[in-house]
Amino acid sequence: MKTQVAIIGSGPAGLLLGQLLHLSGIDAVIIEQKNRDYILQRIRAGVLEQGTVSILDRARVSERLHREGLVHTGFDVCFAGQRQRLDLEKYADGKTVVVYGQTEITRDMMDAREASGAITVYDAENVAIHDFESDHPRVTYTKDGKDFQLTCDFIAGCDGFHGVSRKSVPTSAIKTFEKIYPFGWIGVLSETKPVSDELIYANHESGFALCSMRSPTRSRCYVQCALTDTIEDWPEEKFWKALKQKLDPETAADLETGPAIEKSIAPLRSFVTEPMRFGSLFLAGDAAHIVPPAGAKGMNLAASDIHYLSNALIEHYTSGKKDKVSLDQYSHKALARVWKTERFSWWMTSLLHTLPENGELGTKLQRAELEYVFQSDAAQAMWAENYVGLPL
Ligand code: FAS
Ligand code: PHB
Repeated sequence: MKTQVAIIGSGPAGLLLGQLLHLSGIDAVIIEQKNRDYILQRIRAGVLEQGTVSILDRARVSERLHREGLVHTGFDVCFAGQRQRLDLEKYADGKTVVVYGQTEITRDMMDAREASGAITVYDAENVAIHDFESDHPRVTYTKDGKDFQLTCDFIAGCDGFHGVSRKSVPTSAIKTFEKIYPFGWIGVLSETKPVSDELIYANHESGFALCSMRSPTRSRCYVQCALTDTIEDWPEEKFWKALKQKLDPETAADLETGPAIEKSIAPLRSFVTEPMRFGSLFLAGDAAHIVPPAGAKGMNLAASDIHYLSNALIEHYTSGKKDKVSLDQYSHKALARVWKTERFSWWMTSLLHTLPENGELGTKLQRAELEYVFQSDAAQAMWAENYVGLPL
């Protein structure tokens, strides 16, 4: 089989790239190791930056998002028994965020891709990439026991942190940067009314918590947990009790609890790959970087990578000159935004989580910073402009 762009991975990055290329008449085949149902049962991100919404608009996959997404003009922070609101609209020049689950965006993009007739190979095994240092890269895979080869002009590695793309690059050609945080998040999805119309982040000496949502009747909440914990260590009763402990008394009293319809533990890490391009291979999304989820940036960063990569590929194929200038600039452009977003995600994680190694002094410094933030327009503007998303 032959295509112009071989995309590895059918998550948000791969699907968005496939859709943007399709709209420009560029052929792309997605090779995915799982199947549609497996991908759609994964519960992940929930908050979209305004820039991500504009990219989804450009990809013509945002109709349901505008109908069902929840526009948020701010969020609350609980600390020291109080609850303060950060007004995004005021401090980020009128910008807002939209709460609309990654699962739903993935569903919308899968539906659009099926309607377009573009090819996605699901349940692909033994996916391997070859000759990406040449102008004739290729992908091999097994499907239903038969071996296949896909020849292409370019390969987009959109296969996430554990994918094959980044791992196929010789260690001499790649540099990685990593911080693994000494805690994780236990997340619970429940058919319970969200305790607030907007998100509530909580800093408490017993740990971090977050009250988010997926709809006016479906909550998505998180509590900081030990890296060694398993979901068996967290029956719902223990989860809701730990969450209430971290909220101000009034909010805790209002919290509606209920059974989990999904429960999962996510480790937290900061991770960056440099560069993000190797000959005909381009890495995008979690394949190239991971952010701790406190800043709600993971999927948004995948979208901005695809914004840059799709523009460069479209320019290459439509410029007539087979121009490669933009392709040559992809890694530099994407990494400039990746590093700023990594910094913000690290900052929010460090500010809101309990870090045992920092002791009581660390807790006091966190509290002092939170009190300073809510007394400072400049500090709130910094938080707001990063949270709504830096310019693309
Ligand atoms: P993805 O990992 O979503 O997609 C990669 C795709 O490639 C997958 O479908 C995978 O099956 C496929 N693949 C992997 N290896 C392959 C191979 N060898 N061959 C073929 N296909 C292969 N972000 C937030 O903003 N907020 C959150 O709360 C949040 N929570 C998260 C919780 C968890 C457990 C995880 C893992 C991530 C979370 N994230 C969160 C980040 C997440 O949303 C990612 O940023 C987002 O999924 C990135 O999208 P992709 O880059 O497309 O990678
Ligand atoms: C979510 O709704 O899953 C979510 C929201 C904000 C975050 C992280 C996760 O910072």
